[in-house]
Amino acid sequence: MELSWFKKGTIYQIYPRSFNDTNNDGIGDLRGIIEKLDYLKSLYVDILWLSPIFSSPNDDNGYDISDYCAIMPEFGTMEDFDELLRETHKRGMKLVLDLVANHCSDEHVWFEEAKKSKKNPYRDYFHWRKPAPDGGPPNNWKSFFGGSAWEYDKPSGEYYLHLFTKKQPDLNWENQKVRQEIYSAMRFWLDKGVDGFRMDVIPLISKREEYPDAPNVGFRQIIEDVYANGPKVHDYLKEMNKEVIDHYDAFSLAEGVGINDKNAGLYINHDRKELDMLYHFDILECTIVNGKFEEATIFDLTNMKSIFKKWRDAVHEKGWLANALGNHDFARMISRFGDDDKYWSESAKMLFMMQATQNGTLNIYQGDEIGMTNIVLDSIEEVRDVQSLNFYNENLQSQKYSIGYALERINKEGRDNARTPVQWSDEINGGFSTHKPWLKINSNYNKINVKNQDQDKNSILNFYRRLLKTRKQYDVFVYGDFEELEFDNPNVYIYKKTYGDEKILVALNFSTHDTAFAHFNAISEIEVLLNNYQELLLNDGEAILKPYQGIILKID
Ligand code: TEU
Ligand code: CA
Repeated sequence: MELSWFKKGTIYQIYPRSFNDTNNDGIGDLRGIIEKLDYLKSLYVDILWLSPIFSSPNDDNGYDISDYCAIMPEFGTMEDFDELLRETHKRGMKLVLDLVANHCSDEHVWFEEAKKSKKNPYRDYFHWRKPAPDGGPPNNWKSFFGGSAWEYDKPSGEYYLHLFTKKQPDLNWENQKVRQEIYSAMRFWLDKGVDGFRMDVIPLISKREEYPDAPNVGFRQIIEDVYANGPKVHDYLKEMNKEVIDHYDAFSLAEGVGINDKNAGLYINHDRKELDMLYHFDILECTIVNGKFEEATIFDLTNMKSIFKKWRDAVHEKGWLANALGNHDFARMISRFGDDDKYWSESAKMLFMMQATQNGTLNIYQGDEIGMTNIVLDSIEEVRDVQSLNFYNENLQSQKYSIGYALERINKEGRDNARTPVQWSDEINGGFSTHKPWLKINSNYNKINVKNQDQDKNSILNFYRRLLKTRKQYDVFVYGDFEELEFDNPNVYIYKKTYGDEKILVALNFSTHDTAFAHFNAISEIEVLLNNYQELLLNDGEAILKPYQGIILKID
């Protein structure tokens, strides 16, 4: 297996809008990131990934780009960006930007031109189709965010495709001018010295041009079979490498929407020269049924173990994964997989022990290092996320669910949960801003904030630091081979990892009661590398783990 800086490195994802506001307009900004670089360095993270910072009307908070080579004025200026890049590099960290290449904004000049007439040279930058015989959309495709994926353009009498909101028209990658536009935007940033890209919904760029109707199956299956993995996606990715990425010391992290363990190798096997790594959706969606808001399931540890295993087997030796338990698209990881109440601190630390000992590049999302939790939004007026708003409005029309239930689902799984402002201190608005933030801050900022935790040596924050520092000293955390114990036990997750001479044993109690396990007999010498409790009860080759206790032991 090839070792490389981005494999052992830890990625920290920043959602700039919610990170830190320095000019007090209620919106995070680039200077806010610069201000916190020493903090980020103190976490022992290596790579900063910024969610989109480009010009955008913010229908989807920057994932609708109107100019790929300009900074969103709310976030600052190009000078601010240059300084951010310089200061990041000065501290020995890398900076990765978010490339949204599947679609742009309807306010991008390309689309404004394209709309002018069927003969406009930009018309073919997008996917236009004639109406169906009944005048309706060309096929039954649904947008990720509800409603038809087609929007009618009255003046030309044609529909355009938008897999996300109607303000996010899909770009036509068949057109090689489109590809060149994207490549030249990539070069613009790489020439400045950025270290790579996280690639938004990259498996969607190649369309099935015959536009088949989607079968009557769950939405996730439709994504896999109809929207993603199109006939030319691998040609495009190879071309992108050859024309752009290969010329730089840059890496690519793909959002693996629609990629499964069977076809993942086509994207990430090293010898194919397409993508360096991807994060898949199986873990991220393991409490969600088809499109997140509709139905609920509960967290099931055995299911999570088998997902980890399935993917480990799938990429073994040949490819590489990024490993995330949360990001800006999902509710907070502690609220989903841990206990954000009674065992808040213990479960936050334990979940991180699990995450940091899985193979793959560790990917942390802002705020998780202090155990930020889901928020309760009291009414629809407080909701900001377009996906949640569309769900709510569609439901108003169809009256499928009660208003109360719709809001309950939004609070449970909605994306705003992860987007509330970072809680820096117990000052007004959590020290994020002196102005009312664009999205409500979680009222628990008095208790959960960076300042408190920085001073408390037993805090979640300082545990993250200890763990990340330790992880840097051992390759086994990142590259080790797995041996699972008690796989079918729904309460504990126990595994040994081996890499050369290095061996660790990880034991995690996911239950709220004491749990004994007995795997010490064969272990001659034990050194406790990490423990989220002060004590460890060991007797006669048996350990008793407290609720949400986790231990990482170095063994012989
Ligand atoms: O997300 C793609 C994606 O699949 C999400 O829409 C996901 O399904 C959903 O948020 C959770 O179920 C990417 C970005 O990460 C997201 O923020 C954007 O809204 C989306 O693409 C469009 O660019
Ligand atoms: Ca600001």
